[in-house]
Amino acid sequence: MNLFQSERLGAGALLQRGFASPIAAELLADIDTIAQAAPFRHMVTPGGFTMSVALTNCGDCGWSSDRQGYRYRDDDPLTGQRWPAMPALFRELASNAAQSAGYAGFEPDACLINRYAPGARMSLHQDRDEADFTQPIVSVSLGMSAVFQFGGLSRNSPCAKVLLEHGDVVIWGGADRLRYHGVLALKGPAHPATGEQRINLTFRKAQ
Ligand code: MD6
Ligand code: FE
Repeated sequence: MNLFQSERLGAGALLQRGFASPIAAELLADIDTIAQAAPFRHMVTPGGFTMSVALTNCGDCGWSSDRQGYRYRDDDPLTGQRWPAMPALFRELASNAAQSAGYAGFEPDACLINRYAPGARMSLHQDRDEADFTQPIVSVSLGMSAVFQFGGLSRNSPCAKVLLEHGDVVIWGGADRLRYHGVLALKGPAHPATGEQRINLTFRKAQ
Protein backbone atom coordinates (compact mmCIF):
# COMPACT_ATOMS: atom_id res chain seq x y z
CA MET A 1 0.00 0.00 0.00
CA ASN A 2 1.20 3.49 -0.80
CA LEU A 3 0.42 5.89 2.04
CA PHE A 4 1.41 8.96 0.07
CA GLN A 5 -0.58 10.93 -2.41
CA SER A 6 1.15 10.30 -5.74
CA GLU A 7 0.85 12.29 -8.92
CA ARG A 8 2.26 10.96 -12.13
CA LEU A 9 4.13 13.72 -13.97
CA GLY A 10 5.16 11.55 -16.92
CA ALA A 11 5.81 7.93 -17.91
CA GLY A 12 9.02 7.95 -15.85
CA ALA A 13 8.27 10.71 -13.35
CA LEU A 14 6.34 10.57 -10.09
CA LEU A 15 5.58 13.16 -7.41
CA GLN A 16 5.17 11.65 -3.94
CA ARG A 17 3.46 14.25 -1.78
CA GLY A 18 4.86 14.41 1.76
CA PHE A 19 7.20 11.44 1.32
CA ALA A 20 9.99 13.19 3.28
CA SER A 21 7.74 14.90 5.86
CA PRO A 22 8.32 12.36 8.66
CA ILE A 23 12.10 13.03 8.59
CA ALA A 24 12.12 16.68 7.47
CA ALA A 25 13.45 18.02 10.78
CA GLU A 26 16.36 15.54 10.75
CA LEU A 27 17.14 16.38 7.13
CA LEU A 28 17.27 20.09 7.98
CA ALA A 29 19.54 19.46 10.97
CA ASP A 30 21.89 17.41 8.75
CA ILE A 31 21.86 20.18 6.13
CA ASP A 32 22.98 22.68 8.80
CA THR A 33 25.87 20.41 9.74
CA ILE A 34 26.87 19.95 6.10
CA ALA A 35 26.74 23.71 5.51
CA GLN A 36 29.11 24.33 8.41
CA ALA A 37 31.79 22.31 6.60
CA ALA A 38 30.82 23.22 3.02
CA PRO A 39 29.06 26.61 3.11
CA PHE A 40 26.28 27.61 0.74
CA ARG A 41 27.68 29.82 -2.02
CA HIS A 42 26.52 31.49 -5.23
CA MET A 43 28.34 29.98 -8.20
CA VAL A 44 29.04 31.63 -11.55
CA THR A 45 27.69 30.06 -14.74
CA PRO A 46 29.85 29.48 -17.84
CA GLY A 47 28.05 32.52 -19.31
CA GLY A 48 29.29 34.72 -16.47
CA PHE A 49 26.07 35.10 -14.48
CA THR A 50 25.98 34.61 -10.73
CA MET A 51 23.27 32.10 -9.80
CA SER A 52 20.47 33.44 -7.58
CA VAL A 53 20.30 30.03 -5.89
CA ALA A 54 23.01 29.28 -3.31
CA LEU A 55 24.31 25.71 -3.29
CA THR A 56 26.47 23.14 -1.59
CA ASN A 57 26.85 19.36 -1.88
CA CYS A 58 27.41 16.19 0.08
CA GLY A 59 28.54 12.81 -1.15
CA ASP A 60 31.50 11.35 -3.06
CA CYS A 61 31.30 14.13 -5.62
CA GLY A 62 29.48 17.43 -5.96
CA TRP A 63 28.04 19.48 -8.80
CA SER A 64 29.78 22.77 -9.48
CA SER A 65 29.84 25.55 -12.02
CA ASP A 66 32.40 28.15 -13.03
CA ARG A 67 33.45 30.00 -16.17
CA GLN A 68 34.90 26.73 -17.54
CA GLY A 69 31.58 24.86 -17.34
CA TYR A 70 29.49 22.54 -15.22
CA ARG A 71 31.01 19.41 -13.71
CA TYR A 72 31.11 17.04 -10.78
CA ARG A 73 34.19 17.28 -8.62
CA ASP A 74 35.44 15.31 -5.62
CA ASP A 75 36.62 18.39 -3.76
CA ASP A 76 34.85 21.58 -2.75
CA PRO A 77 36.46 24.43 -4.74
CA LEU A 78 35.74 26.83 -1.83
CA THR A 79 37.53 24.86 0.90
CA GLY A 80 39.77 22.47 -1.05
CA GLN A 81 38.36 19.63 1.11
CA ARG A 82 36.26 16.65 0.10
CA TRP A 83 32.51 17.31 0.19
CA PRO A 84 30.93 16.18 3.48
CA ALA A 85 29.82 12.54 3.45
CA MET A 86 26.24 11.80 2.50
CA PRO A 87 24.32 10.93 5.68
CA ALA A 88 22.81 7.42 5.72
CA LEU A 89 19.38 9.02 6.22
CA PHE A 90 19.77 10.85 2.88
CA ARG A 91 20.83 7.71 1.02
CA GLU A 92 17.97 5.68 2.45
CA LEU A 93 15.41 8.36 1.63
CA ALA A 94 16.63 8.61 -1.97
CA SER A 95 16.76 4.86 -2.43
CA ASN A 96 13.30 4.30 -0.89
CA ALA A 97 11.77 7.08 -2.97
CA ALA A 98 13.31 5.70 -6.16
CA GLN A 99 12.08 2.21 -5.30
CA SER A 100 8.54 3.56 -4.77
CA ALA A 101 8.61 4.91 -8.32
CA GLY A 102 9.86 1.66 -9.85
CA TYR A 103 13.61 2.39 -9.83
CA ALA A 104 15.09 -0.37 -7.67
CA GLY A 105 18.72 -0.26 -6.54
CA PHE A 106 19.30 3.49 -6.78
CA GLU A 107 22.55 4.35 -4.98
CA PRO A 108 23.28 8.08 -5.27
CA ASP A 109 26.89 9.26 -5.06
CA ALA A 110 26.06 12.97 -5.16
CA CYS A 111 23.52 15.20 -3.41
CA LEU A 112 23.24 18.77 -4.63
CA ILE A 113 21.68 21.06 -2.02
CA ASN A 114 20.06 24.22 -3.42
CA ARG A 115 18.92 27.08 -1.19
CA TYR A 116 16.39 29.63 -2.47
CA ALA A 117 15.66 32.96 -0.82
CA PRO A 118 12.63 35.02 -1.97
CA GLY A 119 13.20 36.02 -5.61
CA ALA A 120 15.68 33.22 -6.35
CA ARG A 121 14.86 31.08 -9.37
CA MET A 122 16.26 28.34 -11.56
CA SER A 123 15.93 28.85 -15.28
CA LEU A 124 14.90 26.00 -17.57
CA HIS A 125 17.64 23.40 -17.89
CA GLN A 126 18.30 19.72 -18.46
CA ASP A 127 20.31 17.65 -15.97
CA ARG A 128 22.89 16.15 -18.27
CA ASP A 129 26.21 16.31 -16.41
CA GLU A 130 25.81 12.75 -15.07
CA ALA A 131 27.50 9.73 -16.64
CA ASP A 132 24.51 7.37 -16.86
CA PHE A 133 21.07 8.61 -17.90
CA THR A 134 19.49 5.24 -17.05
CA GLN A 135 19.74 6.30 -13.38
CA PRO A 136 16.89 8.47 -12.07
CA ILE A 137 17.14 11.71 -10.09
CA VAL A 138 15.36 12.10 -6.76
CA SER A 139 14.42 15.63 -5.70
CA VAL A 140 13.31 16.57 -2.15
CA SER A 141 11.67 19.93 -1.35
CA LEU A 142 11.84 21.49 2.12
CA GLY A 143 10.57 24.77 3.50
CA MET A 144 8.75 27.36 1.39
CA SER A 145 6.68 26.18 -1.56
CA ALA A 146 7.83 26.80 -5.11
CA VAL A 147 6.36 26.49 -8.58
CA PHE A 148 8.23 23.84 -10.52
CA GLN A 149 8.12 23.97 -14.31
CA PHE A 150 8.16 20.61 -15.99
CA GLY A 151 8.77 20.92 -19.71
CA GLY A 152 9.58 18.55 -22.54
CA LEU A 153 12.66 17.37 -24.36
CA SER A 154 13.21 20.66 -26.14
CA ARG A 155 13.57 24.05 -24.48
CA ASN A 156 10.46 25.46 -26.15
CA SER A 157 8.09 22.57 -25.30
CA PRO A 158 5.15 23.68 -23.17
CA CYS A 159 5.69 23.47 -19.39
CA ALA A 160 3.42 21.96 -16.79
CA LYS A 161 3.50 23.88 -13.50
CA VAL A 162 3.51 21.96 -10.25
CA LEU A 163 3.55 23.41 -6.74
CA LEU A 164 6.22 21.64 -4.68
CA GLU A 165 5.71 21.86 -0.92
CA HIS A 166 7.61 20.95 2.23
CA GLY A 167 8.26 17.20 2.25
CA ASP A 168 7.38 16.55 -1.39
CA VAL A 169 9.64 14.21 -3.37
CA VAL A 170 9.87 13.99 -7.15
CA ILE A 171 11.45 10.94 -8.77
CA TRP A 172 12.19 11.01 -12.45
CA GLY A 173 14.03 8.90 -14.89
CA GLY A 174 13.44 6.76 -17.95
CA ALA A 175 11.79 8.62 -20.80
CA ASP A 176 11.56 11.78 -18.64
CA ARG A 177 15.20 11.87 -17.50
CA LEU A 178 16.21 14.66 -19.89
CA ARG A 179 13.11 16.83 -19.71
CA TYR A 180 13.67 20.55 -19.31
CA HIS A 181 12.66 21.92 -15.93
CA GLY A 182 13.04 25.00 -13.75
CA VAL A 183 11.75 26.81 -10.69
CA LEU A 184 9.88 30.16 -10.79
CA ALA A 185 11.05 33.01 -8.57
CA LEU A 186 10.38 32.08 -4.95
CA LYS A 187 7.64 34.03 -3.23
CA GLY A 188 4.91 33.59 -0.67
CA PRO A 189 4.75 32.91 3.00
CA ALA A 190 7.74 31.84 5.08
CA HIS A 191 7.71 28.26 6.33
CA PRO A 192 7.84 27.43 10.05
CA ALA A 193 10.66 24.91 9.51
CA THR A 194 12.99 27.15 7.46
CA GLY A 195 11.80 30.75 7.61
CA GLU A 196 12.13 32.58 4.29
CA GLN A 197 13.90 29.75 2.52
CA ARG A 198 13.33 26.80 0.29
CA ILE A 199 15.84 23.96 0.26
CA ASN A 200 15.93 21.39 -2.52
CA LEU A 201 18.02 18.23 -2.43
CA THR A 202 18.71 16.44 -5.70
CA PHE A 203 20.21 12.98 -5.49
CA ARG A 204 22.10 11.69 -8.48
CA LYS A 205 24.30 8.85 -9.57
CA ALA A 206 26.85 11.15 -11.16
CA GLN A 207 29.84 8.89 -11.81
C1 MD6 B 1 14.70 22.62 -7.52
N1 MD6 B 1 15.46 21.07 -9.11
O1 MD6 B 1 13.67 21.96 -7.37
C2 MD6 B 1 15.57 22.38 -8.71
N2 MD6 B 1 16.68 18.66 -11.38
O2 MD6 B 1 15.05 23.50 -6.75
C3 MD6 B 1 16.06 20.58 -10.20
O3 MD6 B 1 16.74 21.25 -10.95
C4 MD6 B 1 15.88 19.17 -10.47
O4 MD6 B 1 14.11 18.92 -8.91
C5 MD6 B 1 16.55 17.38 -11.69
C6 MD6 B 1 15.63 16.57 -11.10
C7 MD6 B 1 14.81 17.07 -10.16
C8 MD6 B 1 14.92 18.40 -9.83
FE1 FE C 1 17.70 20.08 -12.49
